[in-house]
Amino acid sequence: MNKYVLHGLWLSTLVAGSFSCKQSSTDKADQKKKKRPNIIYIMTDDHAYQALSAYNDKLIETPNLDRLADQGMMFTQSFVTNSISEPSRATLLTGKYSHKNGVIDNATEFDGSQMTFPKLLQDTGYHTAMIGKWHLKSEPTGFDYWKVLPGQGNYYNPDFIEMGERVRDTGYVTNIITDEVINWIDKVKGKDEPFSVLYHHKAPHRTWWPGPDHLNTFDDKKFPEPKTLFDNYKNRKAAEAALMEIDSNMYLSSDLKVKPKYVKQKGLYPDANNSGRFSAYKSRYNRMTEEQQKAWDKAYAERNEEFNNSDMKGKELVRWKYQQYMKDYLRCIASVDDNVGRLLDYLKENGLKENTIVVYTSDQGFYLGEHGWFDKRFMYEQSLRMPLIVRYPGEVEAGTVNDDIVLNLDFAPTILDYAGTDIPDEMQGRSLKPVLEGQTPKDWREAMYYHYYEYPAWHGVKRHYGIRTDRYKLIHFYYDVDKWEFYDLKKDSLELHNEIDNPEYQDEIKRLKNRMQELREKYGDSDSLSQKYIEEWIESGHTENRF
Ligand code: SGN
Ligand code: CA
Repeated sequence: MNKYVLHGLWLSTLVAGSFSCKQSSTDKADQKKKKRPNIIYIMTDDHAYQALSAYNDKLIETPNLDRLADQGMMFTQSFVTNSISEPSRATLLTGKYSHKNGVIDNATEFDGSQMTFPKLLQDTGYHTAMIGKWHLKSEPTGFDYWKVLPGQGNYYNPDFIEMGERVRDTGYVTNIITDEVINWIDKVKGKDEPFSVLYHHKAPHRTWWPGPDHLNTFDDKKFPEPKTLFDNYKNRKAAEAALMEIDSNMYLSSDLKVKPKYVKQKGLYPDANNSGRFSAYKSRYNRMTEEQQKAWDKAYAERNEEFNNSDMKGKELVRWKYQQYMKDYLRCIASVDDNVGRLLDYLKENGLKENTIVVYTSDQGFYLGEHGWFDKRFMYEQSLRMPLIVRYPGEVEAGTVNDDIVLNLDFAPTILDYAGTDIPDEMQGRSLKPVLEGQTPKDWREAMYYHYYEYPAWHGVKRHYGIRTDRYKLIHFYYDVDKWEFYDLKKDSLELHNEIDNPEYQDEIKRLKNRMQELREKYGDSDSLSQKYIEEWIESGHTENRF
């Protein structure tokens, strides 16, 4: 009996008492014959699908990510169930909605004693690792090796927690995380059992600090403005109340790297009202080595002088801020693309390309000026949708595009399915394996359920839940409002026209409300749970919005 079979038996005995399992869609006998695949799950922090050229090449070319798409399957309707970091990460690990895994917002600590897919992989002999942004507060469990950023981490010379020990590495975070992933794979690649690594970038998270290789990339580029850069939020009260506008909530100093001295002189809002932002910028800058600082200063010097000599206001200033925001955000993506390329080359050179599944996605979507915004959280398209590309040579047809509704809830069951491990019943997602094989089951979901909780908090996005089908979206904002929104995405892809009161749509709205109620029941969500979370949030002192 080989080690894998032994592990499998041991696992099924172990799990029998604690949770029951769905039959994985893979034929077990075939699995034993075939070597189990290695799994590399790459997740960036806030990578918008608008900034990946396989999806859209108006902003940036990402040749290495495009290479993955050319060799694998790219999803056009991949959605997050709660568009914010910690909840997304907890859902990845558990295959469950936030209200089931306990992490409903960025303030909650993940209970690492619960069932996760890395633990189940580890139990069947996989070598497992977690490298990069973790963000779940408790120590990672289910990994043979882990090296994670504390909290959000830093771009330059970041601290890490490596197996419980705090260390500081010199260099740029995207390069370091990739080095660590390659080093770890190099150690385990020759062993009998396959490996699985979560390769989680910090980039391109706010405050968008470019790496040394891309400080001047896009210097001369002018980016097209989104059509909704100057949205007036008509009939959308929650959108109007949000604090994530490039205009009034993006800082010239800490976000856009204008010298604090220049910003102070001009007394511009919001910087003028928040000196904490100047010190935040300073403390990031002070982490850099002298050499890094020199390169940094040089890269922004000319632009900063121009800004200082200008007298921009109103829309002109918004337009300028948007351009600077895009430059820095996309410079961060350029480093991610380079580094993913480095990893793909490594796999190829080491004979690992064929038997390794590579997944590329983000923890949620992001606004690149749409609705005048940065950040995420809303159930509107740009933050709901994530890039998702999966490559598995010989198993997933190269260069394919899939339009099925898939969720971050599905990642854990998919990975277990490919590993030939039973999928616990308590997981609420569904394996994407048949979808990846080009055979979407007839009863595949036609609608997805969403629920966002973190309010009052950063960016003032009100609590809401909703449902999205191929064509329609219905959202209910609650707590200090009671507002419904309805969009016909076919006619209104920009989501500018809330049609909730339009008589023509009342039948469809009713149908969606019923369907949503069914989904809430299926997943075990309810108004009383929402109420409980509100009480806990307010009791723990979260009563103010910030940006
Ligand atoms: C930080 C950011 C916010 C962001 C949250 C959550 N501010 O607090 O803009 O919404 O993280 O992001 S910053 O100026 O300190 O960067 S998440 O991706 O981790 O959920
Ligand atoms: Ca994020």
